[in-house]
Amino acid sequence: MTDTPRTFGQQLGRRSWAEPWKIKMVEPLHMTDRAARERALADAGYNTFLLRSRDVYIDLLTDSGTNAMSDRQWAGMMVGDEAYAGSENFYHLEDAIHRYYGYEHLVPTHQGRGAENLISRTAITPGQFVPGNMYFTTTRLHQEMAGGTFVDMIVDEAHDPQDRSDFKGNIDLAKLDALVKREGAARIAYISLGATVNMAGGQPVSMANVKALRSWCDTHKVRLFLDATRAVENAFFIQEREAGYANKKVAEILKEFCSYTDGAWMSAKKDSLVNIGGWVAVNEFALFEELRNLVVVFEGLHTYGGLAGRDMEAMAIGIGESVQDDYIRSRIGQVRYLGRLLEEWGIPMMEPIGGHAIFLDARRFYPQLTQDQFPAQTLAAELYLDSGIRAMERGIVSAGRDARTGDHNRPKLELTRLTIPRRVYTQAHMDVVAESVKAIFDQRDKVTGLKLNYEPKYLRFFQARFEPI
Ligand code: PLI
Repeated sequence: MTDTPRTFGQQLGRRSWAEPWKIKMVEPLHMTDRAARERALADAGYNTFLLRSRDVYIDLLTDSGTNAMSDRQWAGMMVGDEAYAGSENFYHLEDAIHRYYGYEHLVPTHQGRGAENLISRTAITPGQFVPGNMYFTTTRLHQEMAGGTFVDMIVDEAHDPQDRSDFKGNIDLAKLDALVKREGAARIAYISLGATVNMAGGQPVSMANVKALRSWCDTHKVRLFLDATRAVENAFFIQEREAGYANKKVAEILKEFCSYTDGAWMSAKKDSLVNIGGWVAVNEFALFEELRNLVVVFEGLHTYGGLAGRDMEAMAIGIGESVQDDYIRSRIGQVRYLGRLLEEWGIPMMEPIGGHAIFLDARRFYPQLTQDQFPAQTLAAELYLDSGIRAMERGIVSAGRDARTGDHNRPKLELTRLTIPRRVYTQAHMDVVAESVKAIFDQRDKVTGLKLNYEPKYLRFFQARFEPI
């Protein structure tokens, strides 16, 4: 390995990716012994989603809503205007989204899937296709529930964990052309563009790709909507990798990226450094009117969308913090620090290292297991047993079943995600995580996999139960 964490820092013109903040308040962690973890995991049906957090040591289940807020955000919580209608904090949020993302009209929602519900119901006519760059669990489900069919148009490299291309989140325009030729542009509801692409390992979309999509959409009169959940992280990769962007600020890059799209939905629980919140924002007034009307059915009045005033204030402040170059550099720097330790030990993972997580490649980790023995779920279980570290399956369980045939969807990627919450853990915690992954890698031959013994109808990965084979 030539590129150590230190040289990465030096490439950025400084000694390290060190965080641009210090710690003011701490929360104790829970240490457990192996016998207690064995009991807890059996009680949880070998599904890390069903563990109690008190039984977890380092929690890398998700980066969603697990962020640490700043002192400024906590101060913002104290000026929550809890009026039912017209809360002042709504207008602060509207200003922040207009300023940093550029969209005209905002509808707040309680979290990302609330926004997905609204955009899917307003922008999909039953029977239409929704092409996108790899599915996301809740996104695809809302598109299907609105009568749409998601079709994956991501570049082929995205499905290969060992391909080191810079922008593995891009949409393949030739695949879009083929879809239009086969079905006609009128059967396309909109393009569903995620940046970065969660299920592909947090891989980014290039500015060139979103520009090309804009002109493709103009030609075919199709809308382009962005899943902006991790678009700030995406902007960092453009700054680092794409010609012409090295000297632009992440905030500028984010706004340019969004300018090529017609609107976005957002889970603010990720990039925006809050514990709850989301939104949908669009430029077209007629569509906004529909969204603004529908939000009162599912979320709450259009000036709070299921959120407290204080949550909107924390989000407005968090958006401003999330686009600071120093912050985002340290955020991705920490993810890479962990990834590079694992790379040095030859641990198989999704390459290149993405934005929000390290995705271990469970197929290469446990070559003795078939996909039906749930290698990524097994890996998450083994990691928890070893050290109390909680990870998440992102493979066959997350992919669910084909809505028509009822068979398992079988994704090429069978990954276990070590997701890094923002501003929460230290470099020493990353060392502990790496050591535990190494320990289970050294024991990998003994592992025999899991079988499914309970499966709920929707988003099965959250509540499914397993037992060891
Ligand atoms: O969890 P929500 O409802 O706030 O957001 C749904 C959602 C939408 N898009 C993307 C790209 C996501 O990653 C996402 C939620 N992700 C979760 C919970 C995660 O653990 O990755």
